[in-house]
Amino acid sequence: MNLYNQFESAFLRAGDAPALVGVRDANGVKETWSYARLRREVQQTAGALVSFGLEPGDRVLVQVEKTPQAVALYLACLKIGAVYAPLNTAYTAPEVRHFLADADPALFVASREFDTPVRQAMLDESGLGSLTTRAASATPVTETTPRDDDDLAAIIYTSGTTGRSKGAMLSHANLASNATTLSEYWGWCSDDVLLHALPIFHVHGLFVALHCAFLNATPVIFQAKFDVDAVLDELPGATVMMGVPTFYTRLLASERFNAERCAAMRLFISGSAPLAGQTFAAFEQRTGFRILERYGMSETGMNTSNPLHGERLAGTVGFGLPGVEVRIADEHGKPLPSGTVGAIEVRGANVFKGYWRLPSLSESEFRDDGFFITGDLGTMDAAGRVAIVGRSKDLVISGGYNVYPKEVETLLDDMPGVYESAVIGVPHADFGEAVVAVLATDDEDIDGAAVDAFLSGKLARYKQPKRVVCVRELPRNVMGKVQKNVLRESYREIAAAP
Ligand code: MCA
Ligand code: AMP
Repeated sequence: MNLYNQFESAFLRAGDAPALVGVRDANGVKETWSYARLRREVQQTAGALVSFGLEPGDRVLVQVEKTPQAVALYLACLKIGAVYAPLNTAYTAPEVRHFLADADPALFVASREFDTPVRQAMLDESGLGSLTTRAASATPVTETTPRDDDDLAAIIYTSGTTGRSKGAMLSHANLASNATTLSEYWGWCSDDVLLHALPIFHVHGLFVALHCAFLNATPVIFQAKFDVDAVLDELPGATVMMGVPTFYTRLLASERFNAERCAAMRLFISGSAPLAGQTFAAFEQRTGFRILERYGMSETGMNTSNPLHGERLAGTVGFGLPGVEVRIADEHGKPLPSGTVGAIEVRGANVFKGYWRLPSLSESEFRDDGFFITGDLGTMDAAGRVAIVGRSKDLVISGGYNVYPKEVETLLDDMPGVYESAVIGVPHADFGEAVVAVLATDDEDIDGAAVDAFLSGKLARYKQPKRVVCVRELPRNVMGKVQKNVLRESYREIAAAP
């Protein structure tokens, strides 16, 4: 069983039908890749990978822009049984160095745009050159490497509480089960057209969105990034869109966004971060559509979803998906009565195989009966509808990107003049939450600009504080622990205004 086989059957049926629409060719001219072309490009890229000596199980670390070639690379990795490990394009050289050491990849693929010294040095040393050029003249790979259910398809890095990212190991069976479930649950059909403006280095854009389209070989309007006007231009030709809440608040802020533009649409899906009740209501009022909110994680793919047919309720993430068991439990994993707040735990074929090369952490995040402890807190009503009410993990979600305070604090604690730091998330009109750094310092030269300069090149921009507050000392409880809840309350208005 290899996930690519399932896609390829659909690609073969689709033939010359459009696959990736509105992509740019080498001269920047818009073109469409058909499914036949996508399949050919996958075979050529697989040929290039094999020519580099890649074996099944080898990791391919990837930091590339969102292009059709990047999609072909992902599918080619599946095809030859390599393990795809994508990285956010915003990561800086020191962050990339951590992933290189951790993933221990046989191959690192990076866009030319990211011409940082670390990549340049690697390129000089390896002498491998361009993957695209190599693919053009490679002997195509037509056979797909058989894989067992537990064989890895991807490692998705997700930030860790220790301040270092850890790799969630996802098998072919994990990805296949979630893709099939979502395709059925959301009523995917061959007439659908997906408007795709998400990045493809995270589960949302790469697996949730593309897998649904590929299982059904439906056209994907493939946009390099989210741009309100580009989305509005293409909306009349689309039937499904997936996005983080920021997509929907930005659409609502445009006067061009109205019901007429959504005439062909059947489904707007939101996830990765909480969708505000007022966004849900304003969207319905403007367009007549009730956004379908679902809930998932890198470690599990999608766990719950509001229904396709039936009531979609704001502030809830719906029901456990078919084949996914969801429970609300106490600190020992004992299920709690409906309506009680507890830890959200999940079990099912979608749940990952553990963290890459971190066996003890993997074990501690699972209960003895196989349930995975998500780190999210929620309630479940008598009918099984789940609402997320908070997180037990110290995490900020900004515009759908996760920022682990510990990672930022570790760097800020080393800033000259800073005694200690606390990083919190506060409400932000555009990103939902914004990263704010509270610094204990008596150095009057330390301000936002100084922090920006200090973090520049060390940390991806989206993780850097949008606001910096300097204090004499951080508030602590009787146990000596920094009271982040007090800080969140004190500074809750600091980033609210645009
Ligand atoms: C960009 N910037 C951000 C963010 N994005 N700052 C905080 N949070 C962000 N999310 C900063 C940049 O660093 C830059 O800062 C400035 O904003 C402009 O950058 P640009 O790239 O032009 O931003 P944008 O195009 O407006 O991006 C906003 C965005 C994007 C469209 C909301 O962040 C996005 O596509 N988010 C989706 C993330 C996603 O797919 N998440 C799924 C992962 P400066 O100007 O200072 O340099 S979670 C997941 O997969 C799980 C499984 C799930 O449930 O789905
Ligand atoms: P990631 O680590 O990037 O996979 O992010 C997963 C986390 O995003 C989850 O553990 C949740 O905290 C959060 N998340 C995803 N979907 C939703 C949602 N619909 N509402 C609230 N939080 C969400």
